[in-house]
Amino acid sequence: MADLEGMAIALIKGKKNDVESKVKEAIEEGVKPETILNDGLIAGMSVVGERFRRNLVYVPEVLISARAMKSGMALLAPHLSAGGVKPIAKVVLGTVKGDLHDIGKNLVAMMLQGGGFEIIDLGTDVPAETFVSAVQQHNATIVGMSALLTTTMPYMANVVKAIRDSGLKDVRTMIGGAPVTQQFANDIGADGYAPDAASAVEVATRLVPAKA
Ligand code: B1M
Repeated sequence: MADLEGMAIALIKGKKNDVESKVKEAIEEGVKPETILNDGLIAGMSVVGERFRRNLVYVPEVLISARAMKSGMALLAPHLSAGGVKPIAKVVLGTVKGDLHDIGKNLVAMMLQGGGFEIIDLGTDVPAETFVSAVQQHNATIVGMSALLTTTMPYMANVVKAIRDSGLKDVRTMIGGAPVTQQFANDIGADGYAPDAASAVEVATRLVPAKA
């Protein structure tokens, strides 16, 4: 019988092979893809995110769980799209121009993916015009930016401005990274700020406009 609780536990422990076999088993048994996603993978990743926020686990453990989640998601993805499960929203994500730090950004990507978002990851050293064209190309709802340097965080203001100047009125911006603060987000007119990967999911969820 499909073991979704075991899948979540395997993910929390970062046991990639166990997650993969449990996802395969559940798919073969005909468990709904969204049930596997919500009650297995996302349930496990939520625990990891919460433990990370409370400093009960650290970056290496999160990355190992994130890798397990990614493998499980890779097996599930074709079934999710075949079953018509829509992502909550598309997020264009990148580390801003001049900045090569991507460990935090990758964690945010994994947590958002685990939270039901589709991620268009632009990588690092991303100029404002690349954010803008990616939003237009993918019809994204949220632009997420990361910066780890005090010298690169001001560039986030350029991206916010470029998004506004392009007439993308319904697009929301959110920012994060070690030197970034809520005050800074307010100053540059970003719509959201998250101090860590777990709260990034909460912030992104809040930024998605409610459906009429
Ligand atoms: Co760099 N580096 N680094 N570095 N590096 C820092 C950031 C630094 C604080 C180290 C120090 O001096 N103590 C310092 C910045 C000082 C400053 O600006 N005030 C620094 C420096 C100076 C530099 C170089 C300039 C060094 C040099 O070459 N002289 C250089 C710059 C290169 C460049 O970017 N152009 C550089 C290079 C590097 C490496 C390449 C060696 C490597 C990066 C490897 C990589 O990312 N692939 C590196 C690393 C690893 C670090 C430290 C040690 C660790 C950063 C990290 O990954 N943290 C860092 C010192 C430190 O922080 N202790 C340092 C773990 C990660 C999980 O946290 O990224 O904060 P973080 O992400 C968190 C949150 O911030 C948040 O969620 C994440 C998970 O909770 N978050 C978001 C992040 N993005 C978000 C986006 C969101 C929401 C939340 O919404 C979209």
